[in-house]
Amino acid sequence: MINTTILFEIADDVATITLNRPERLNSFTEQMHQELRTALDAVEKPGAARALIITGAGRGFSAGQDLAEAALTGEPKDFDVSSTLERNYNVMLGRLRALPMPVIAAVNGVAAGAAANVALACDIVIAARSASFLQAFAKIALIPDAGGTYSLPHRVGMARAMGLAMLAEPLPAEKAEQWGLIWKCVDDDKLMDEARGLARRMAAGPTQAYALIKRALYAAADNDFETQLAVEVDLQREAGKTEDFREGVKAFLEKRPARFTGR
Ligand code: T3D
Repeated sequence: MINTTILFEIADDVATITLNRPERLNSFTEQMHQELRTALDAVEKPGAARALIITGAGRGFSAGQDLAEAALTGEPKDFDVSSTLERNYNVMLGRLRALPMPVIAAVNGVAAGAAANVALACDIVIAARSASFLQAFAKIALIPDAGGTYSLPHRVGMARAMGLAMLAEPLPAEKAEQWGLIWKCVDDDKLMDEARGLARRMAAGPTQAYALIKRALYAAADNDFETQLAVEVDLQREAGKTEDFREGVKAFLEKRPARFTGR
């Protein structure tokens, strides 16, 4: 089943997933995770899409895990929060990172808890000026998950990461841009035009090079300089074997725009 807790479409090589439980600020349920898996299955099919946008319906991006769905009965020691991370979030994050195309988060409103970190796991994050990023976890006595403890210190440094995680205060989109947490903050009414424009532009771009850029940059966080140089050698070898590389150089020499096919 799809198109209930999420909306999903592919048009002009751009896939769009809209988290769609606006009455609960698009918080994640088991059903939503199931529908997200089905949507990602479709996006991963070879040739199905060349860019993906993830956004939210209504006034929020998502408030993270649906806290009403967790059945907090029984003894605290018997409740296992890690289960949803392993079954749902971590698998989704791995798939987004491995997706061989650009993934754009269009953060239309508050992104809280796991949803803030799902957004930050996307390759390019654009946010509406009224949006905010909230590491809400400490408010319910949890730690940031869905990759937050990795992405936050890497992107904004330990001092800011610690403040965001411990104080659990909303970080406005403009500040998130200034801190280098996200790519860009735009006026609310421009958000989806901006996201679709970028997605269409990249969907007409060198798809395999984008996939290799993702692999190179995500690998860099864990590599020393020498190792990363070796990664570049391997991945550039692959990029150089694409038809798009041929086309890019030819177009440059012929002084015309390149016509990339993603091959
Ligand atoms: O299994 C596990 O639990 C472990 C997994 C952990 C991963 C996580 O994501 S933990 C973090 C979970 N998220 C939160 O703690 C955020 C909770 N939400 C909020 O703090 C606030 O809603 C916001 C700051 C995000 C937005 O505030 P506001 O005032 O704009 O909206 P609101 O009135 O609080 O929310 C609107 C409705 O959505 C409201 O319902 P109502 O009163 O109109 O019937 C609210 O209860 C509901 N809602 C918001 N967030 C959630 C939610 N319902 C269920 N789960 C939510 N996370």
